[in-house]
Amino acid sequence: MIGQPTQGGDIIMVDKSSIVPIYHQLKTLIQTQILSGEYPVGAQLPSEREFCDTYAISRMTVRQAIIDLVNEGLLKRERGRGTYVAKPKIEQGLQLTSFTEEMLQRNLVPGTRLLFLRTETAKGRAVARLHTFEDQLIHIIARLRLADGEPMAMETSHIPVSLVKELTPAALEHGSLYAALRKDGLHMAYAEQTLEASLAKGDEAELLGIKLKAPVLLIERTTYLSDGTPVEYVRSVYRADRYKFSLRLTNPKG
Ligand code: 16G
Repeated sequence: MIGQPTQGGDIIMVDKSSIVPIYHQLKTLIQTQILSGEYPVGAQLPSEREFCDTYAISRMTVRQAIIDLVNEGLLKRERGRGTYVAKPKIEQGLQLTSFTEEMLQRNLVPGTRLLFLRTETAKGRAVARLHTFEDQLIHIIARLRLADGEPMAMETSHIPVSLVKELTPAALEHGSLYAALRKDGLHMAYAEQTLEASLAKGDEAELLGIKLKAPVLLIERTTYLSDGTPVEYVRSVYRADRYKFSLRLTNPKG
C-alpha cells in the first residue's frame, strides 16, 4: 500500500492488492478530498505525473480516474493549463417554477439578456405545442439566462397574444416572465415537459460560453392554466456541465 498524508494528517492509501481497481481507488480518494474541502472549487489538482509518483501507479490509471471525474462534472480540464475542481452543478427538481425563483432559492443572482422579443404568426412546432392554429399571433421571447453573471441556459418562449397583449423588453430584461404573467392574472397550474441530451449549436455555444457540440440538455415545455389553456411553449438549452435535474420516483404498484 502506498499512502499520502492529508492536511488532517491521515494517510490516504491506494491498495494494490485490493479487488477494487486502482483507478477507482484514486477516483474515490480525489472525490473525498474535494468533498472535504481539501481541494476547494477552483483549486488546481496535482499533475498526472505527480499522482503517478505519489502512488507509484501508471499514467493510464491516473488518466482514467481523472477522465471519469471530468465526465461526472467534479473536475474540469483546461487545455495546456491543468485540471481544476469544477463548480458543483445546479440541481433542479422538476417542479413548475420559474428560472428567477430557482436561482433565488439557491442564493444565486438571476440575470437575463434579452436576445429578441417579437410578435409573429404561429408556425410549425409552436402551433402543435400551444394547441393553436397557424396565423395566430404569438410573442416570441429569446433570452439568455444567467446565474451570478454566468450563462446557464437559452430559452425561447412562445406566448399567445390572445392571452397577453403586451410584453415589454424592460420587464423581461429586469424581471421574471412568470411574474409578468401572474400580474396579468395568468397562473400557471401544470406543464408537460420533455428533457433530452443534445449538442450545442454554433450560436448556442457562443452565448453559453461553451464549446461547439458540448453536451447540453434540451428541454421543451408547454405550460397550462388550470382550465387547460396552454399559456407558454418554451424550448430551452441548458449547459450540461452546470446543470442536473432530479426526479422523485414513486412505485406505481404502491
Ligand atoms: C423556467 C422554465 C421556462 C420559463 C422560465 C420563466 C424550465 C425548463 N423552464 O426557466 O419555461 O419560461 O422558467 O422564468 O424550467 P422567469 O419567470 O424567471 O422569466
